[in-house]
Amino acid sequence: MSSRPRHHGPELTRRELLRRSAVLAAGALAGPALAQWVRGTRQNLAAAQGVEVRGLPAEVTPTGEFYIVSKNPPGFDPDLDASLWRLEVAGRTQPLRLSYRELLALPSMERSHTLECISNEVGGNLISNAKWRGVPLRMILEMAGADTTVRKVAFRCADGYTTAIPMSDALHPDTLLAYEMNGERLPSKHGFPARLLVGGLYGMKNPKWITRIEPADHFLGYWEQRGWSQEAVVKTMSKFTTPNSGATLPAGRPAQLGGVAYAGNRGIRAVECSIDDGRSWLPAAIKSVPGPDTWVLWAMDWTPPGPGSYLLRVRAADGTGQWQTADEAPTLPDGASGLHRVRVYTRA
Ligand SMILES: Nc1nc2c(c(=O)[nH]1)N[C@H]1C(S)=C(S)[C@@H](COP(=O)(O)O)O[C@H]1N2
Ligand SMILES: [Mo]
Repeated sequence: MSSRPRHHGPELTRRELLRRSAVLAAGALAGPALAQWVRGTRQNLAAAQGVEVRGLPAEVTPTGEFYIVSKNPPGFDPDLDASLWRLEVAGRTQPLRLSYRELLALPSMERSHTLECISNEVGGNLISNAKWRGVPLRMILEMAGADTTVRKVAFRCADGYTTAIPMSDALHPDTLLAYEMNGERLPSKHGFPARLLVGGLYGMKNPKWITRIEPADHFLGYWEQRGWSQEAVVKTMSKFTTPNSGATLPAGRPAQLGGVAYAGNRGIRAVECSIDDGRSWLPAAIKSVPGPDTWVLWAMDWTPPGPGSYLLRVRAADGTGQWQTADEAPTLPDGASGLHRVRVYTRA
């Protein structure tokens, strides 16, 4: 084993993830209804007109295909009993203790929210999107009379996992203590009874199986102690889900390029592809999304001009207009960067 801090669980978990993504790739990848595509241009006319784009993932990832990452060895994730579980929230005078029933009785909201693991490689599959229902964390902190003048809010979980987020993120109205995923009870693997969803921060800042919440000025969580980023702000990413690397396309006939792009809570403003090693860029169509915390699907029509081999690149601009960097960085400590590339071949 290397001395480098490892972010994921052991190999078995990775193999399971690979299996899952293989299932995803082999399954029917017909795109969803494309009524809301924006930015029609000559390059993406078919997509903009609502022509089905094959090879795009479902905008809302089916729960069984949502990526799973935990620090725990296989078989050691918590499997909690809701009737015994209590959520403790540190207050100024005494802690608030909420049962599962009490949590479910509070006013709730449903939001679409993408999660990406900080150890997701460029082009990797550790990113998924779901609809979550839960209680704004802010409401729970207020109910507890928590001290919101300190810098952070820390979370302790049933598996010993810990992490902390800035107080400003904790008080953001979209930050949820979620107990439902895609309209169903939060699955055990995704943090039952309750997990956090915070906009703009990598998966490691979205603790599962939460048992205690406490304001803190200084706090170093489980991965933060092991060399990973303390801020863990999502870097702008984009990737192809079609074509696959190594695919052969017929020359002179329109092909469809497509995939996803995500920039945490900054949202995505534009996506472009290059077929000439980054010398020029063509705009892709992007599908409008319910909110900035959601990935976008993008698509583009491209007719390979002649037989040969092409290295396709994709890049995205976030909601501030900033293009993602082509500079390559490894996942440790701040998350990977660089542009996703796929090599395709054309035949006459
Ligand atoms: N309690 C607990 N929460 C956790 C983790 C963990 O190991 N234990 N892993 C984190 C990491 S690194 C990621 S990427 C996300 C993954 O969430 P998911 O499995 O629901 O996709 O959970 C986060 N929350
Ligand atoms: Mo992660």
